[in-house]
Amino acid sequence: MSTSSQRRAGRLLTGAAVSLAVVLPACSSDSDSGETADPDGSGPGAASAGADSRSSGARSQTSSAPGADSPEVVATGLESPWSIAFVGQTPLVSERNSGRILEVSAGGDVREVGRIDGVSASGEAGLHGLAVDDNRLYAFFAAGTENRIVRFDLLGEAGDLSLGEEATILDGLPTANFHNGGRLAFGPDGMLYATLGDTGDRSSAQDEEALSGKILRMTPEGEIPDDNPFGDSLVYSMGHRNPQGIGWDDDGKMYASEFGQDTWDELNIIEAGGNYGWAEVEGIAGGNGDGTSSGGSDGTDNGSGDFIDPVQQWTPDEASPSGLAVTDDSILIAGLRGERLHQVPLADLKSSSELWTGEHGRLRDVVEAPDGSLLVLTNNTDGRGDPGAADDRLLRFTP
Ligand SMILES: [Ca+2]
Repeated sequence: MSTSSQRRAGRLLTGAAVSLAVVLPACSSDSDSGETADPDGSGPGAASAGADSRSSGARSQTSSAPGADSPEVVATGLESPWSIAFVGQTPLVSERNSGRILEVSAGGDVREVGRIDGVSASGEAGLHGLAVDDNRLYAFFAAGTENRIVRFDLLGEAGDLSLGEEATILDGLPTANFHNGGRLAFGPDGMLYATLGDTGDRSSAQDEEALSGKILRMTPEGEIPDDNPFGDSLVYSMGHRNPQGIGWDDDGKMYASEFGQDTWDELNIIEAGGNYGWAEVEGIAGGNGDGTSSGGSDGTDNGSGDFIDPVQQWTPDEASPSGLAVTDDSILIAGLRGERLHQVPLADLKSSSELWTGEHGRLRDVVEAPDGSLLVLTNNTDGRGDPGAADDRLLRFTP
């Protein structure tokens, strides 16, 4: 079993600066927007899994992938893909509606590792986040009237992987046709984090007793850690609408992306026990109602009393953020309706640049590979996009 320090989600290895793509005008049509504003600002897809990328010890490797301007198309023909997680050097991909877990070979061949029984695909609900730890695969999915987190042993070798017996880690989580959150990732503390949206129950996000509208923290067995901030509770942070991206920097600071409703999507620094405002406030409240923060430069004190403001916000047509990856120098966030990657430098969390705007359609997840390249899932086949013949695709580039 690896030590906790070896577990880390979504890290990037290279220090190369991501080249800035020309920012194109955003598509003016809302017809393909999908997960954004109500009622669905919650589409699936968020944080990067890839929990074992750090333990691969591959940070010194150099990616052979092309630059962002001409990403490699690694795989095509994926159906409503949602999450990427690495087992060794091999990316696994979840499909929201089919419940399939796929492995993608270095040559781009896509092979079914297994299909999770009992996945209920309805609206935005279905199979969502994946995480890998110690050759065990964790998956978050809707099953009937609940969301559930399960674990499988990963059997065999790359090219012949299969799923062992399913073990339920956590069940009974609320579900809905939208706002399910659903991202899974292991933190640098070795704990499993899961995002759960408000599942349409807005007031639950401010209810400490409810698990919806929260980021949850659990042991790899699904138990409550002794040091969780609300005592005998899985709740790690509260006041979330539909967070779908989580990741950590090298200092252990945690970040999360979150769909807003009509006004502001958010990038938050997540602190244990923090309250992020939904459904009382959306975006930067600042206590002044003028969008300014009166707090510290780290964005963790907003002067509005009880709520922590986001460090940065975007309109839903610019973003609708899902998966998130943290490299050694920046945060990359996959945008659905925004059809772009936002890149936020760790040195200046209030700024951002954009990649790919409108070039590849909706984007569901971004994960750092063990070699330092970035893998990105498009999301054009779930009924909200405008799929091309090759969609959906797994793309790869060197930042
Ligand atoms: Ca908020």
